[in-house]
Amino acid sequence: MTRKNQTLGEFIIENQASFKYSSGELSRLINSIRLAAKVVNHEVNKAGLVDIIGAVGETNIQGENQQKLDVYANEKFIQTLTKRNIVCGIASEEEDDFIAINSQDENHQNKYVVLIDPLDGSSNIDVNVSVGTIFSVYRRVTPVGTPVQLKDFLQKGSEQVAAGYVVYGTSTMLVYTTGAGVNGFTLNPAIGSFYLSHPNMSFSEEGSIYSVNEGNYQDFPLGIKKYIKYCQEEEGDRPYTSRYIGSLVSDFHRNMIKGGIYMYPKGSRNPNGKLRLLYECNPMAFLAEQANGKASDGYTRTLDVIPTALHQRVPFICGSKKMVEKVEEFMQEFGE
Ligand code: AHM
Ligand code: MG
Repeated sequence: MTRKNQTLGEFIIENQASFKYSSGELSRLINSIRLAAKVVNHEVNKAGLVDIIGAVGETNIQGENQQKLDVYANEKFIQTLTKRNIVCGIASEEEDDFIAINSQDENHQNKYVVLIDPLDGSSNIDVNVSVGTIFSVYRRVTPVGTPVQLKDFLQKGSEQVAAGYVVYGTSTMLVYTTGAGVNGFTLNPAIGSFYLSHPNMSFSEEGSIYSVNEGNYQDFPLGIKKYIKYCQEEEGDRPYTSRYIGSLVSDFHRNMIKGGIYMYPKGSRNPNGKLRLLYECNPMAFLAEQANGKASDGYTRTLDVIPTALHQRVPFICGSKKMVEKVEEFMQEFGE
């Protein structure tokens, strides 16, 4: 049951029974993410006030500069999920390897693993542009009570039991799915509670916004170039317009509300695309499908891709169904 103005806490309790494997464990997990999101939100909002911005000089496994808030968000999410004894394993975009929790304790019965991008789009922080947290939840495939293994994390996206994001924007929202539609909750910062503000979120079948870094145009596969030209040159009442923030969560969020498509194709600079299958593409693909949208690499459904490495990248095309299908037609016809 969804009722506008419900708090996220009430929503989680009321909807727990409708989750088919409900034991309260997933509810506790979502609650922990809600808590960590509030802590990170507090810090993100202070970013302009305190000297927290700037690279700490470390690079993450992808060779990119980490910024202080990335490190902070990573720590907060990992601490919250670890110390509260909620999950059996975590993989983070900011960590080289996965983290096994209480792996020596055979009484440890937790069955979920979380994959997280603690602060996506962090190159936007120091210019006051929205950033986000993306998370993805799977049931482990190895026996409960034993240490988690890589295969618990390398599951197809279609096996996700929950996924969502937090967007730290003009207002802060937590948007998530447990496989029964997508609901969005807005934080009231005065009270510190998330309220259901966007029940049953959905992409329109057709959209009008295309979001892509056109600075990489020369690099794109021919099918993508042709699609962009199609959006630009469509005769008559041309519906398309371009919007690109360069912050996946914000671009996705806007497109889901207004109707549109997000694309990060491959190119010679990014031979497999830039985005990570496990931390970015799969959770967004699960949300998209739950919201009547679609996600693929231009040929294959994102949720069907079999992962081979924790930090694997894939091309990502995601949004309103008819727009994604159009890109797939162009890829079929013109290919690379
Ligand atoms: P990040 O995980 O290092 O923050 O990179 C992911 C971000 C996405 O949020 C965004 O859509 C994309 O990178 C933008 O990339 P580009 O600057 O190449 O357009
Ligand atoms: Mg990221």
